Amino acid sequence: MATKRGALIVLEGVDKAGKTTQCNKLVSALQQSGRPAEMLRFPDRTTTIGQMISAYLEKKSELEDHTIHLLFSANRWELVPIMKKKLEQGITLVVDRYAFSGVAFTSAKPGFSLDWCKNSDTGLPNPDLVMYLQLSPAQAALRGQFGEERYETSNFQRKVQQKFEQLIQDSSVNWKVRVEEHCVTQ
Ligand code: NYM
Repeated sequence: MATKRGALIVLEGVDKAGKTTQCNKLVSALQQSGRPAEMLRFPDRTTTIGQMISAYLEKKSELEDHTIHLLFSANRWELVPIMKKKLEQGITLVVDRYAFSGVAFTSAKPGFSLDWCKNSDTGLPNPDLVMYLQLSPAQAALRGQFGEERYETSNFQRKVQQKFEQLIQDSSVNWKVRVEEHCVTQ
């Protein structure tokens, strides 16, 4: 009998929304129920492209805004063969951020349309479920280490949140919204 394909589950939200904590819990719960599951995260900072992204986020390098957007996208594409292989092997992938973060963060910058931002990710494997962890920027600012990396200002996070709120209107994506008071603090 053919192996049942694994599910592609994505967690999205503004910085400090608790995505990593929830991804880890979900992977453990799936594994305990006997379903093979693994976690992935984007950006994957271990690859050559990921290292360029990491240096940019840590403010150790400067990159033009379109360029960094395309690098984030390329970082997803370079993982696609591995993702497809694992899904075909029946492994469920729980992914901490995906193309939705790419669109929300870049389109929060001046001069970027949602459509332009979506283009470079067109054709990526479609998630079966996208959980959006909702957290107000004010709450996010109270959580640990806010402000160390690029984009971690309340002002920018507010803009990102508005973009996510536009993205969750897309009914072709299986969005599930989880509100702040139910989130586990990181
Ligand atoms: N980010 C993440 C983007 O701007 N575009 C993307 O495509 C992705 C996947 O990088 N501020 C931003 C969101 C976060 C940062 O942080 C990655 P973390 O803590 O590694 O999830």
